[in-house]
Amino acid sequence: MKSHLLTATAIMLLTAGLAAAQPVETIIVTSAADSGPGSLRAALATAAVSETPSQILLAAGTPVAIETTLSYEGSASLSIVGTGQMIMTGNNVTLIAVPNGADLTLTGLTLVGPGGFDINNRGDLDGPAGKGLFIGVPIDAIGPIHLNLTDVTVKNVAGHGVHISDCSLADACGGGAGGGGDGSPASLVINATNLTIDGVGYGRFDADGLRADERGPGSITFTAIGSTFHGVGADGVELDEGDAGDITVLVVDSVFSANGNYCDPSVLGAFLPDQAEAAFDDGTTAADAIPGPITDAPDNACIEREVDFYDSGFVAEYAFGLDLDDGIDLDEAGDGSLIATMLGARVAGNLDEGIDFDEEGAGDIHVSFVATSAEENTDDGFKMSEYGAGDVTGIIDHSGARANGGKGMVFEEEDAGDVAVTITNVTTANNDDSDDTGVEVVQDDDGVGTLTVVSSDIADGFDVEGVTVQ
Ligand SMILES: [Ca+2]
Ligand SMILES: [Ca+2]
Ligand SMILES: [Ca+2]
Ligand SMILES: [Ca+2]
Repeated sequence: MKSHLLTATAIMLLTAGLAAAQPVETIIVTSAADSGPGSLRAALATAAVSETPSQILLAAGTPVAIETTLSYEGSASLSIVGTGQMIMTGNNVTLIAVPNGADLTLTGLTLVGPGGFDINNRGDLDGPAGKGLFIGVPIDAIGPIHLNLTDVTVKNVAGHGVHISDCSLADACGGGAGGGGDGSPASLVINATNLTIDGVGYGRFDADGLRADERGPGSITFTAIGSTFHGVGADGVELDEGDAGDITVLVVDSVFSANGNYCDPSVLGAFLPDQAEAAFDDGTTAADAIPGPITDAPDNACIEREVDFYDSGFVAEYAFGLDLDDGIDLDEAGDGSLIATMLGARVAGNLDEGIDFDEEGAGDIHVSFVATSAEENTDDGFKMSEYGAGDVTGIIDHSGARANGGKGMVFEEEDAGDVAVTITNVTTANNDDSDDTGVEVVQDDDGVGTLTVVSSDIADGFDVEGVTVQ
């Protein structure tokens, strides 16, 4: 065994040595012009024909103002290094696109779109909504695909702030349980340090601050340190992992605030039926006797309409609602688990859940929250939902949930599997109507549920089902 280990170590060292020795082409940007000699656009074209990794350095100077997308068509890894320069556009276009799945590192850059978008001033009617940064992963990529963002800010674009897509349907990929499309065998590895995403995603429905779509084999690994996701039209962060593979997340000292208001209730409320929900006795109400789908709103995609029928075909109940979004939304489906650790995160004032984690199919949810608060979110503060075979384990320490419109902390486990949640030094208060709304733990179907409570103040009470509290 020992000799095998030594051999593996030797191979790793050899591989690392080879990688370090690989030549890197360095290109200096000396012009702030949109194009031409010395421009960033010219540098990207030079890098694209290089078979080795390229590093583009922006010399200090004026902002780069562009009319059209800066596209890197190469597949070798690329690094763009600035010292805080702006790359800006007055047009509704994607600022930087990497369509061939190259590894990308951005350092010290601020990407700024035109701004001024909202549901009455959409950015997706005459063409696609421009993004800050887009990476497309080809269907034959093997990966992993690396995206590293350090000291980067993205503001005021109509679409996603940062979008990495390993999904054949691109912008029609969808999210969560309703997502579709195929993907490559590649995994996605995203590292954000001092990333700020602010005021993006107000030009179209479901445009997130940072969005990853992962299909086919492969996992999503996401790390955010000292980063802020604020004032985004849809989710601050949305990671959709649709097939085999895991979501693994580490968030440290980061903020998710005031996200999810593209489908603005103050605008769309007027388009909902006077009676937004109703229930009926069997035999009384035909399908055509209730309000139909809304077709005249500024964006009809915002309006959800659900109808339940009796076996007889008569309507049992209907409900209309607006599709508002979360601080951080993780959706894992198919084989694989959702593993997340958040340390020192603040999740506040988001228009749906603060933290919304869903896991389906085979696999578990394992979460740890330390020194993390969820406050004044419209729905639940922390929400973990697990379906199919697999367990839920949660450890929450020195954390709190206050004044959320839904429950403070929710752990739901369905089908085969157990739930085990331990809370220590946790405070909850004023969530929902304060009637057993602080901490909810539900264990449905087969399995064992335990909730361990130590040194905690749950002023608004517990709601447990199939769970032993100790
Ligand atoms: Ca994949
Ligand atoms: Ca999966
Ligand atoms: Ca799963
Ligand atoms: Ca389960």
